[in-house]
Amino acid sequence: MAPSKMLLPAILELVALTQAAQVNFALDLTWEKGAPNGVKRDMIFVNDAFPGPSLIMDQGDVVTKIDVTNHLPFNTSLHFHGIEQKGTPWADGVSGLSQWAIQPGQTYRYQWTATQKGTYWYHSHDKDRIMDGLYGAIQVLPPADNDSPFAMISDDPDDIEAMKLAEQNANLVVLSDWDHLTSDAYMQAVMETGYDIFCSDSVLINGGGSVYCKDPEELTALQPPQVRAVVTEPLTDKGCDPFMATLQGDWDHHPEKLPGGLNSGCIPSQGTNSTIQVNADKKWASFNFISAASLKSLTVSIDEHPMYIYEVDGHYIEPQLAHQVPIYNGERYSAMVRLDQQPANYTMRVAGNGNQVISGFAVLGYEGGEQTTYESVPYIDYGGMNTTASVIPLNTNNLPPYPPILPADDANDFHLLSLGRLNSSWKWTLDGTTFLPANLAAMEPAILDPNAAGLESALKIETMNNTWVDIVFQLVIPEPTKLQPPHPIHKHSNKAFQMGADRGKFTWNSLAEASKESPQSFLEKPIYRDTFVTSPAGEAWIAIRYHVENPGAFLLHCHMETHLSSGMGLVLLDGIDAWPEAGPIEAY
Ligand SMILES: *[C@@H]1O[C@H](CO)[C@@H](O)[C@H](O)[C@H]1NC(C)=O
Ligand SMILES: *[C@@H]1O[C@H](CO)[C@@H](O)[C@H](O)[C@H]1NC(C)=O
Ligand SMILES: *[C@@H]1O[C@H](CO)[C@@H](O)[C@H](O)[C@H]1NC(C)=O
Ligand SMILES: *[C@@H]1O[C@H](CO)[C@@H](O)[C@H](O)[C@H]1NC(C)=O
Ligand SMILES: *[C@@H]1O[C@H](CO)[C@@H](O)[C@H](O)[C@H]1NC(C)=O
Ligand SMILES: *[C@@H]1O[C@H](CO)[C@@H](O)[C@H](O)[C@H]1NC(C)=O
Ligand SMILES: [Cu+2]
Repeated sequence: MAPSKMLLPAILELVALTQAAQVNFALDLTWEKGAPNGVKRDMIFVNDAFPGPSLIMDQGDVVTKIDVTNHLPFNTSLHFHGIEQKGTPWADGVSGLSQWAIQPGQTYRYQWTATQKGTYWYHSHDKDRIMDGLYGAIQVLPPADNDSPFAMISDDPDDIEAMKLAEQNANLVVLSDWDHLTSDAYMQAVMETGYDIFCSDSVLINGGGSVYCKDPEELTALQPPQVRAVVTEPLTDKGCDPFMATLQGDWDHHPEKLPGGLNSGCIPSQGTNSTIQVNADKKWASFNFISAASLKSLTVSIDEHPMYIYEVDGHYIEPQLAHQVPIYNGERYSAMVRLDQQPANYTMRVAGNGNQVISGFAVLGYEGGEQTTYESVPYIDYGGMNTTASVIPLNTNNLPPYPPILPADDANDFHLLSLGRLNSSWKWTLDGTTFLPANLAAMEPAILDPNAAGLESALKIETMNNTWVDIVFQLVIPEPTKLQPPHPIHKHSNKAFQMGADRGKFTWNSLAEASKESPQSFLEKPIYRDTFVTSPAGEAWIAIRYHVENPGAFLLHCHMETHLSSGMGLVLLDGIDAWPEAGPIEAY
């Protein structure tokens, strides 16, 4: 017998009271027509929403279940991006590593603990389904007595109180790129043409956007100067790079197989601009930006509203004032913003950052200012460039964790990886010779057997528990390609320290040796995060160090969807000496 409607709220309240530290969610995935930017296509909805519903919980909460039911016409999985999965490596959501893929009609139960506060997100980790819309925000709220860095923004106790409240009621802002093609059709175009394509139709903010078409000449002029130095031919009418040998190399290409409208052939359409409503009485608001972009590097700004960036990839930093913030695939930046402008509407701008001249918009609306007609003054233009010399960009080399934390002085292991193309313009590898197996998602999950046959050919790093591991990502730039696009390398499970970076070749045998001979390449305060972006400017390297503390099979990979599916990833067999008993990894 079902409980009466009157009783239900009382029962729910009781559950909430007695099990305050437990949360659960049910996510239903469906494949339906949608038109986020005004153009209809097949796409994924989560509980009928796009982006999916935000999962909000308190630090320390036990997620007793996230039941994911797959009503899609293909396999899928759900990864909780940035969640460290301490002690629950089988809940990391990577088909072929931590679980079998969830087949159509099946439900999979994820169970984990929200050990760290901060902003995270969830997305599919089976093929390129982010491009079909499978993503949503996660926020883990800190406890009230949390040591937050807000006193470094203002020493007024009222401000600090207001900022704490703003943090608890943060606006989760999901940024993404969007294409009219499904992920399957997009990848097919990449494979058939042989080009590394990264052109999008729209930039979406919380799922809203439009297709804007502009004169190619105007778009070309809006390119950042350092990009124009390399992309010497005019951009397409979508603001995308033309296919040039200096960018794509001289492999086999079949431009005749390019679907119309993919890299050029802009047709305008109108969707909506999302609105984020704020109340000036609250004095401060937090905007927690999440890049769910599949292909695009982005830059975000809010007209006339400076941002104090206080959290990076979920972790507090010493706050830094900025008017524009670059955000790469998978990254999160949280911004504390003072609400001291006249009540009106202000434009939030999210522009392509170097790999396409494109923008998306949303409205920051002050309550009570709805009727005020006002054209807010931008910090950045349609191409993401600063509009005046006084616009401050975020310095992404200076993001000291708050409170200070440092890695070990030395590491047990050292791995030097060579990143580059292999055998075609669109195939990428982390070590110059090996691809992540294309059928990874259909293989026996590595967590069941780290010696599984399918993994033999995969690029792997095996580590012992409770050791420190150094990894250097070296960009290799053979002629004629003079550069690589930036690769946002994402590490699953626990975060790592970004130790240093520089142009040129890493010629040393360890970070210790390198920092002795080239101290200027290393950060005094290493950055603690889960995404590490390689330089877009030719031969260069970037070095990270992490502590192995969570035995399991995890991915380390480029978060550009097309690069990941072309093979740009490796398997971390972490703590192989302390491998866990298999957890509940069968779908039902
Ligand atoms: C779907 O997942 C199952 C395992 O759950 C796997 O056996 C099958 O090969 C996958 N299908 C595809 C098309 O990858
Ligand atoms: C969204 O905002 C931009 C910038 O203010 C504006 O040009 C565009 O017309 C708006 N679109 C809609 C659908 O309101
Ligand atoms: C301000 O934005 C809100 C929400 O997007 C909209 O309803 C309202 O018409 C806008 N006001 C003006 C004057 O444009
Ligand atoms: C953007 O900032 C740079 C560096 O501060 C400055 O040189 C340039 O003039 C600025 N652009 C504009 C349009 O003011
Ligand atoms: C790349 O091409 C070479 C030459 O055709 C071939 O020997 C090699 O196996 C290919 N590498 C991969 C990983 O497919
Ligand atoms: C792995 O190492 C971490 C850090 O020292 C430790 O906390 C954890 O208990 C170890 N795990 C196992 C299974 O031994
Ligand atoms: Cu990449």
